[in-house]
Amino acid sequence: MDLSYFHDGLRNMCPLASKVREDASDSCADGGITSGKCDAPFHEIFQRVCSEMEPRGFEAHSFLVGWYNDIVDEPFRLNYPPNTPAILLLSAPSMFEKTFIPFLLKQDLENLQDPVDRCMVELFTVLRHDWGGAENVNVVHDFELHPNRRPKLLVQTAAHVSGAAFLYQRKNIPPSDHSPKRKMMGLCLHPKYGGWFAIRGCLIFKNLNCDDLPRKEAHNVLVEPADQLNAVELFNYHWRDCRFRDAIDVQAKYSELQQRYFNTPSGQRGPILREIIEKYSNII
Ligand code: B12
Repeated sequence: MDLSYFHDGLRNMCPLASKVREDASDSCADGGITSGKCDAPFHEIFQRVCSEMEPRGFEAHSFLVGWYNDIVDEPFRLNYPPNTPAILLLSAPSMFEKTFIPFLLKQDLENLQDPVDRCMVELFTVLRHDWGGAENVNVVHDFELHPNRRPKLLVQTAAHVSGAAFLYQRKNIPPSDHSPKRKMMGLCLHPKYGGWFAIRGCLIFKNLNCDDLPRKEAHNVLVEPADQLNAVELFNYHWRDCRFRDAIDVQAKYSELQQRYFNTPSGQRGPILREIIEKYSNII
């Protein structure tokens, strides 16, 4: 796998990664880190991940596994101690131009299935490698399912508990007369991007331990229950027209090219992929 595109920019994180490795091997010898305070490396790792990923069109948000496990039903719980820290990554609208297109330019289109997912896998692989590899960091992507088809991570709940984006769920919106009875999927809205973003997955630092990770509340961008219900209904019944994404005034949205890409069924994206490569191969 050619990781050079991502790795060039991320390589300077390595000194800290070796610090994490030292701490992790200490903890193995001791039978696990049990200090009550947050391990210093996690704060530093988080700051580094934020500053490395922001120019690539991502946001990083930290959370503890316990915050997530406290609210999901038992089958969805993550199998780590509650004070295990994790970093959730979401892609902002600019990810497409800043990370995906440069990735695409290095690929052999003939053999490329699910290009955006592949791009995320490579990026997360580099991040994991730079922070001590699979011994220290577990990666969970939004699209990963257990053999019984259950998602490995409910990324919307993770976004909510990390403070990245508020999750509006039918069950938490006060009932109104016109509420439909049908079950609806919840919708996360981001304070800057509304619905113009995607939650890509998380890195779980399984050998670190944090009791005092600062907790950031998700920003409730739609205060009125009627507005919340309207946004959730738009997401469930009219998601193709993208109105749910504009449930609030947004600072940025997907480019015309990105919208065209995602609105094209995945099996028919060949021509648009070739168009992107033609357009950008002389620019980047
Ligand atoms: C399965 C899935 C689908 C299925 C939906 C099947 C169904 N109707 O349920 C299909 C393939 C149809 C689908 C389609 C789409 N999806 Co979809 N999908 C998912 C996926 C993989 C899992 C969702 C899921 O099964 N959840 C399981 C249920 C049980 O979870 P839940 O209802 O949230 O319940 C939990 C919470 O309530 C929590 N909880 C309990 N109490 C409390 C209290 C609080 C305060 C909180 C916060 C939580 C909480 O515990 C519960 C579990 O125990 C997620 C990615 C992921 N890994 O999470 C994306 C995701 C939900 N999809 C997303 C999108 C955008 C779409 C599409 C628009 C994509 C597209 N362009 O094609 C379409 C259209 C959606 C629609 N309206 O129909 C986005 C939503 C982004 C957002 N802003 O919220 C996600 C998050 C993907 C992503 N990476 O960003 N999707």
